[in-house]
Amino acid sequence: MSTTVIKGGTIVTADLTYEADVLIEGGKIAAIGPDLAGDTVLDASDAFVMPGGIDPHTHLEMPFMGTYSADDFDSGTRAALAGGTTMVVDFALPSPGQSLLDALKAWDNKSARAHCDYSFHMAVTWWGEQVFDEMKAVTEKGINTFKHFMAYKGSLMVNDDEMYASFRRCAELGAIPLVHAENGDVVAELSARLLAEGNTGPEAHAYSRPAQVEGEATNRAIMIADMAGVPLYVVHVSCEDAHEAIRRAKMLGRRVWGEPLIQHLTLDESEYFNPDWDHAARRVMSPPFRDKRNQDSLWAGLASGTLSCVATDHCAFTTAQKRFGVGDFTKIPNGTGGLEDRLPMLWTQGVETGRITPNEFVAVTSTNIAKILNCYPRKGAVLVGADADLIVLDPRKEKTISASTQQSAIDYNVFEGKTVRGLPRYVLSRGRVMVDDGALRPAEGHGEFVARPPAGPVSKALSAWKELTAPRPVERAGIPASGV
Ligand code: DUC
Ligand code: ZN
Ligand code: ZN
Ligand code: ZN
Repeated sequence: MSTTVIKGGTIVTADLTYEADVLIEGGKIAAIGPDLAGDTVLDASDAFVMPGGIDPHTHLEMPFMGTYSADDFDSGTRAALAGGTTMVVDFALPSPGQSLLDALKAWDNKSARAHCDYSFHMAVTWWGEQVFDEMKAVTEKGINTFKHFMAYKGSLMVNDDEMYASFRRCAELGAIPLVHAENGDVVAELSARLLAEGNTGPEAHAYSRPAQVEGEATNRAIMIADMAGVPLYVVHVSCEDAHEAIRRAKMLGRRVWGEPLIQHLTLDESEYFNPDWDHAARRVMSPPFRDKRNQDSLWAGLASGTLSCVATDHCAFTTAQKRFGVGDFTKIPNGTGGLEDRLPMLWTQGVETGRITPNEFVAVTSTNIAKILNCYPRKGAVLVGADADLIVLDPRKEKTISASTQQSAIDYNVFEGKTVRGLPRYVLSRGRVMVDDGALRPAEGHGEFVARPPAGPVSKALSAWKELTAPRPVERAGIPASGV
């Protein structure tokens, strides 16, 4: 079997920095050490060798707000690889009333085009006995995470009773609930009032979703998860009100994780006040971009470890799609792209500024995600036996982000004009070179599904009182009872 060696680089993992070569055979890391030899040699001198990025939050070819997100598993995973991301976790989204297994089949079909490895979360968009039953079948297919929308009233939103029931089911299955935490009732009220008062432009989108709706919903989801006896993963944490709730829960010993997006870390609310309607509408997403105080809170959370992962929520729409909302901001499809830009933007604005260390960069873009989602150390690790999903990141290589050179199918980029460093010299997906000396070498269909079995039952106490009273968790083969 032919071998590849990554030579002369500095390996950076979530906890170590050291010089060594990496030998790859059969898609896996076969050896790490000095002076290794292989059939193909990739030069990593003056560069960092890291586990490939994992994006835990994407929406590829998703039916949403009367249209489909514009990047599919072809353009979306090309964008991922071009930016150093070697695995995406996309949301299978049943329409209300639809079978979860049917939705999963649909996502399985779409993902056949993937250029990199992928996994799925399952969304719980309605509740009933069928959903309860199918959740078990979904976990048996290697999906251990269930997403709940607390916003999008009238379409995707679930109410508290439904969410509590679903969280209980997750607890039973050893699965982890995810929440989009915004108070959907208040958002609906504010949106209707803004429209009635004649505020139809994209800036009204931001006014309709203030930080309080996110803080309230995050607190509520954390309390409901605690009552259900289950951990909780909060997607797209954009503000201090939500971060504060997560921080407090962690201090109380609850297993709660928060995921800020690269967009919220680096772009602020002033984007919505740009006089160019297209400029503002292209940046409409939920939650909306915030002010500097909230951005500082997110950066502090990454440094202190109270926030765990950086994602994109990649959900890209063309300008033509955004224009569905001319005259009514509630009809602007919500979502922005970022798959190709997450790593270089975080490197440039996080590591180069000293806000986070290179090791923290690896933790929040890869290793923490693999651990929480239960695919570590197959993914997220530079260890013998792990998948050879690796990047050789060149800290000096520089570019200016431009829609004219991106892989994404849309006609703009929310980071347009930003200069970034920390670009990939090489990207490997299970040993195959996908980015070769900076040039993308796509391979449609190369991507494989990554199964992520339940890690529990994580019935381990989430609060001190329960710690004393909860039944002892059952040990499963090879998995310590403490789970993740
Ligand atoms: N927010 C977005 O902006 N787009 C997709 C779904 C979501 O929650
Ligand atoms: Zn293609
Ligand atoms: Zn969301
Ligand atoms: Zn999302």
